[in-house]
Amino acid sequence: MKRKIVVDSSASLTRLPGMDYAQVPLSINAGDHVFVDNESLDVRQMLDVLRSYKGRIGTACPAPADWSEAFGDADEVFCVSITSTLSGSYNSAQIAAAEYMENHPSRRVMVVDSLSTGPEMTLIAERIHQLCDQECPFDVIEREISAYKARTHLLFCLRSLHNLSANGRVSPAVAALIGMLGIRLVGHASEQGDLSPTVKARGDRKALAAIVDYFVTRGFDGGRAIIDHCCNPEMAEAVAAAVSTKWPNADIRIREARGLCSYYAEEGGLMIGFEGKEGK
Ligand code: X90
Repeated sequence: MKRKIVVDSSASLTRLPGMDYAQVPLSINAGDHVFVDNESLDVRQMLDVLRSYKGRIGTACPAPADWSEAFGDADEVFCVSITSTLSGSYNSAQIAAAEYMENHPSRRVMVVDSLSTGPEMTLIAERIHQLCDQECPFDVIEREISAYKARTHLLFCLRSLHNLSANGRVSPAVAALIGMLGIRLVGHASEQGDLSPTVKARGDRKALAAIVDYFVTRGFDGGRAIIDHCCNPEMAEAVAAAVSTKWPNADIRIREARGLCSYYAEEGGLMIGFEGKEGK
């Protein structure tokens, strides 16, 4: 029996070794420039082009056909999408899944709405991988993942909400929270899958303290954490150091955000996924 994990590119997960795996790209569009968020995208070069681009910049989610194509001929497919409140990716995946199962009645597709994005989606995909390695049946994986995603969290620390507000993904009132240089907005993905601002911090040191506080309130206990950054390895290292000082057993990884997340988190932005307790 063939099993496959398919996620959209907002997970910033280009490869998943040891598993039949594919990512379905979103794209970032600026006039004639179309940046397809796949493994070969040069994120730095994209950011350079976008920085000097004067026109409207938009993003696009995958179409159902992009998801179906990624399913290949797997008997069981496990999809993880970016939160359905901010993107049509989940909807496309669901349409693809329904069609795939109608065309192949013996096959099954599970579509997980992560209610989140980036590193939290990666944690979910990696958990599915583990359960597949343990040869868990499809229904068990479905149950386990719905419990797991209730205890994983996403935290962000942003220097600008310009691109999120220009694309209608946050309200102007939220965007106005960061108007000044040196202000970082620390917040989290809410239970509904929305961006929820928590603290307006003045400077990195205060933002770092707010991040560690959030690990505590969400019940982090030295589990797995993934820190994605957009051109900000220093801050990512500082978070990793603070977390590992407080929880020496924590399993922490630092990654560079891929295209979609880099565009929305913007330069200096951090996105952190971690395992904690249930409740957002
Ligand atoms: O369908 C599309 O065009 C994609 C739209 C995606 C919009 C949101 C991406 C946000 C990425 C920002 C920080 C984390 C926010 C988490 C909220 C759930 C990065």
